[in-house]
Amino acid sequence: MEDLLGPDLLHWNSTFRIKEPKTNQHAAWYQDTAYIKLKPFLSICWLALSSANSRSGCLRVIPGSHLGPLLGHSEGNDPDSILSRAQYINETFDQSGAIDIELAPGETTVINHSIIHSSNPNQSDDRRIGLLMDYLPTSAVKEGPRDTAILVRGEDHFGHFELETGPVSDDPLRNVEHQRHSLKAITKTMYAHSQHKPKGLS
Ligand SMILES: O=C(O)CCC(=O)C(=O)O
Repeated sequence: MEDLLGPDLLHWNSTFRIKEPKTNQHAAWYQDTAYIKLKPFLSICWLALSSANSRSGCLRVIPGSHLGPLLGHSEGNDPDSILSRAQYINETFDQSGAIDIELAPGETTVINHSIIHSSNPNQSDDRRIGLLMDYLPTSAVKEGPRDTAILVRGEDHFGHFELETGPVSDDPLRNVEHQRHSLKAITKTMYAHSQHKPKGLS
């Protein structure tokens, strides 16, 4: 990530993206920039923890689409969507150049958060497990409520994000409570103006 983004790096968010075998769980075409207003850009690292291929519903992208415009998006109600808002692009665009990013367990891909991407249902016999990790340079600026992030490399001379600490206690319950503050901050961004409610947070 340092080769791509420079020496001063923040890690903003991590999410497991799991699709059970032989289900319709999927992600419709969308761009993260529709909901995450962050400049210059966010680098999303998708690490395969199981085989991610065409059959198991790997990540699909339209190469070069991060250089094009931000397209119109709508929120949906599809229970099979693995996305927080069941969002999808609501206008016509050229899908002919779409490619599957096939990864063996342990391999990773890095995408720009403006790229148009999606993933199809998992038709294999095994779970498809990916870990999404969002990285940004400390100079990055995010619109909206102030958020938290962990400094994973270098120094932060900007203070655009509230810096998270590591675990604060030997007591796991205290650490969970401590992390709740960061989770609440990020869900304000993820669910801003959404009809959907974050799951598992009280
Ligand atoms: O993991 C997937 O299949 C797609 C996930 C995704 O596009 C996202 O969370 O932004």
